[in-house]
Amino acid sequence: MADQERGLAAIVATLAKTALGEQCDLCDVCRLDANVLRNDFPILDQKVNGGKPLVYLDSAATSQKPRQVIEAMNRYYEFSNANVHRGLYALAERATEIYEGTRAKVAKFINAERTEELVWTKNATEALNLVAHGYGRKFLKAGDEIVVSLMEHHSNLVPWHLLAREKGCVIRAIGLNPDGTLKLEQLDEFLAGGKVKLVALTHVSNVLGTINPIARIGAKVHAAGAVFVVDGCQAVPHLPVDVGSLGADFYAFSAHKMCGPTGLGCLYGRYQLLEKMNAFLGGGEMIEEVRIDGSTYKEPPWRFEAGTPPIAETAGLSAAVDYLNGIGMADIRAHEKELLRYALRKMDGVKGLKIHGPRDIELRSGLISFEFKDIHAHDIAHILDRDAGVAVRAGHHCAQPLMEWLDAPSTARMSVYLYTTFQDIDALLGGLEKVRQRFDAA
Ligand code: 7TS
Repeated sequence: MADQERGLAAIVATLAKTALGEQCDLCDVCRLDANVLRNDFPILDQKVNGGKPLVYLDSAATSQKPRQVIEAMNRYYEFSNANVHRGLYALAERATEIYEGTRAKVAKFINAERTEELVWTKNATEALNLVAHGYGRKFLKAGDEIVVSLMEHHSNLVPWHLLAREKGCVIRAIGLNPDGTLKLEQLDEFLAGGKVKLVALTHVSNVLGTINPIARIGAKVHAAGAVFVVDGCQAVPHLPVDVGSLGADFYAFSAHKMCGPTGLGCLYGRYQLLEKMNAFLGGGEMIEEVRIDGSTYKEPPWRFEAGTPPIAETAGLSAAVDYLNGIGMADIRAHEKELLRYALRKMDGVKGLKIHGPRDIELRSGLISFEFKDIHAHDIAHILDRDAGVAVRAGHHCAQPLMEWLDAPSTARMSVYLYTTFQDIDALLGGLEKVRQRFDAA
C-alpha cells in the first residue's frame, strides 16, 4: 500500500474508534496521530520472533529514525560529501553549510542565545566529559564540592569521579523522596556550606522518569555562585527545552535519542564560560597556529571540535529537528502524557507488578521502570520479546547508585515516543500477563 493510502487508512480507522468511544491515537489533547507518523519509520513495520508485529518500547535507549533523517544522510553522501572548513570548492562549501547550518538550527531548537554556544561532540557522555576536562580541571581545586544526585546516569557521575580523584574534590549526592523526586532541601544544605563549585544533575531520570525542576534548581545554584551542568539526554527529545529560561550553564544531549543518528552529541555552554575553558582533545581543526613547541587554539565552539567531525550526522540531525518541529514538541509531550496515563492505569491492574517513579504525570516523562517480585528483569524482557514481540530494556540502566536506592539489582523499563500507540501499550500488557502466567505455572 502506498504511504499516503496507509496514512489515510490509519486516520479512518482512528476516527472510527473515536466514534466508538475507545481510547484513540488522534485526540484533541495531543493533536498527534502516532499511527500516521509510523509510516515515516520503516523499521517499525516488521515482524519478529515468528511473525509477531514489532512493538518498540525502548526509545529511551535510542529512538528510531524517520525516513526523512535516513534520506537526508543518504543525500549528503550522494551529493555533498566533503570535509568541512578546509576546502575551497563547491562540495566542501556545501558540507560546511550543512555542518554549521545544523549548529544554528539546534541552537535555536533549545533557544540558545548564540549559535556559537553549541558544541558538537560524539554523544552526551562526551559532552559531559568535555565540561569536566575543559571547565572542571581548570577551575576546581582540592576541597571544592561537586553536587550530583542518586538518580544520575553513569555518564553524569563518572566524569566527576575522575575529576574529583585528580583534584581532591568532594562529591555530594542529593537523595530522593519515596516518590522518586529530589530532596531539594539537601541541595540547600550543601549549598549553604559554601564549598560547592559545580552542580551536575539530570533534567529527566532515565529510570524513574522524574522531571526535575531545573529552573528552580538553577536559581539556587547560581545564587550560591556555583556552575550548573544539566544532563538533558532524556529531556530534549520529549519536552520543549529552553536553555535560557532553565538557567543551565551547560546542557548536554544526544542526537540518537531525538530521531537523529548515532555518533553525534550536543553540548550547550554559556559563551562566557566556553571562552574561559581549556581545549579538550587536540589535533586538526581546533587550532589557530601550530609551532613545533606549542600551539594556539580557536574560539569556541571550534576549539572543542578536534579532527574530522561527524558531518553526515549533522545532516541527519538537521532533518530530525525539522521533523520534531513539524510535529511540535508540546504535542509530543502531550501525546506521551496520554500514553503514560493509559499505561500507568493499566499496569496498576497487573498483579504483583511494582512501578517506580512519581505518580504525578506532570512530574514524569514517558518511561516506566517496573519489577515483578521474584522474576528477574532479564527474564521479563526475554519473555516479552519472545512471546509478544515487545522490546524493553532490562538491567541497571547505567544507574547503579539508583538501583541500590531502589533495592533492586535491575528493573525492566518501557519507554515511549511520538510513534508509540495505545496498541503498543496493550501489547505490553498482554506480554506482562504471559510473563506472570509462565512464572505462576512454574
Ligand atoms: N544521560 C542520561 C540521562 C541517559 O539516559 C543516557 C543514555 C546518557 C546520559 C548517555 O547517553 P549517550 O548517548 O552518551 O550514551 N541512556 C540510556 C538508557 O537509558 N538506555 O540506554 C542508554
